[in-house]
Amino acid sequence: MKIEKANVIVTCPGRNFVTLKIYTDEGVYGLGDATLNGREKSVVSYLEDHVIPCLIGRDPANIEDIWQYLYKGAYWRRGPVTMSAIAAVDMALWDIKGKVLDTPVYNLLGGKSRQGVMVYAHANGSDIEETVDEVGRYLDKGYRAVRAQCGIPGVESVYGVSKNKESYEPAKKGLPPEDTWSTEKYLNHIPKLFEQLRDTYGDDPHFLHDCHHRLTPIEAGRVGKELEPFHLFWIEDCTPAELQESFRIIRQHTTTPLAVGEVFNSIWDAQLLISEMLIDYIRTSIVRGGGISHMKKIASFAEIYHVKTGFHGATDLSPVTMAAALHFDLSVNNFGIQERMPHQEIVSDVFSTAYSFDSGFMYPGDEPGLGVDIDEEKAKKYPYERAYLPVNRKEDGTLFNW
Ligand code: GCO
Ligand code: MG
Repeated sequence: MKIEKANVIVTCPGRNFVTLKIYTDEGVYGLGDATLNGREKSVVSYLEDHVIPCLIGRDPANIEDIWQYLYKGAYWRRGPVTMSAIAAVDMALWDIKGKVLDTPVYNLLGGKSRQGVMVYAHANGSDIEETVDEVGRYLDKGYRAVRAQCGIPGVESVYGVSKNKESYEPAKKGLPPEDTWSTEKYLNHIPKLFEQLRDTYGDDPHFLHDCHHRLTPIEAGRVGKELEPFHLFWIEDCTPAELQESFRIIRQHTTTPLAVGEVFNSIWDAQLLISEMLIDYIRTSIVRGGGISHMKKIASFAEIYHVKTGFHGATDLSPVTMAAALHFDLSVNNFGIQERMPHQEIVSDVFSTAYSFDSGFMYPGDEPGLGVDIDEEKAKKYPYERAYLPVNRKEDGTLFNW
């Protein structure tokens, strides 16, 4: 069997998605997600101009060799653009392998380690009362785990808090919107939210929170310590993680579990974090971390050090990544939790999926391969629209982390 051709589909049903479709000479095709929020076209070019010409004629069965060819063969290693492009190829090849062998991808990854994949929902509100109500709404829908983000008095627009609660979508058409941030106001407010959540819903539900890269290590230590009585499942991205050593300081000050890595793109971004056991959950998703092949290595490495997976699953990860993640989550022993931010209804006009949700768990389905398809004619109805994530400034105007 040989790779005969490949094309990149860019579509915007409510938000932009980049999808790679690889065809074999025997009529089987596979899909991979290459969406990089706010920088989509760079991955399109990487694939069309530099990767696809090298794929033609190769045997799609040799997934590892093709992965190494694209990674080592580029000479320029790592980075979100390169690794998202490699991830797309890798996902498509696992999809093809599953279809050729007539089995779901989780079977190729060692089979089921569990019956279902625990997912967490996103609840948010403009104040504590509204957020507490929103969390209740998700618990009523059967979720066992809910992430809670809440408006901060005196801060106009806060990460994770939407006007339309069902679909928080930070990327905006046009040029990047600007937010204003106050760490002081945030730190004083956020423990009150989780105190109220525990008072209202008791000890059982898992609560999570995303600090979205806003704190210094010592501030992260403070928030982690103040949240300890409310035993969170995790705090996420409490500090930007380029400086992996900085997590030593956070660890010295709190037992609140730490999750990090949605912006990472290879094992080298987390090597110290994992080997020194400075984190509890690795969030790098299949699309960011070079596909299933590289994420297998990250998960196996993490397993040795008691670190579990907790994959990113926001709306900018396409249904193809969601499917690949669910196959992966079902199969690895050190799975922790999977983020679930459901796509807008209109996305199912373009993508069809075999995965399902029931009582707080998701299931990848038993279709051969990844169990996702794309309708290219329908995709054409939704042309690409340039959109950016916000930038963030402190109250005095200093550019800050968003
Ligand atoms: C999350 C993330 C997202 C990101 C988004 C950026 O935990 O789900 O932080 O909300 O901001 O994926 O593209
Ligand atoms: Mg996050």
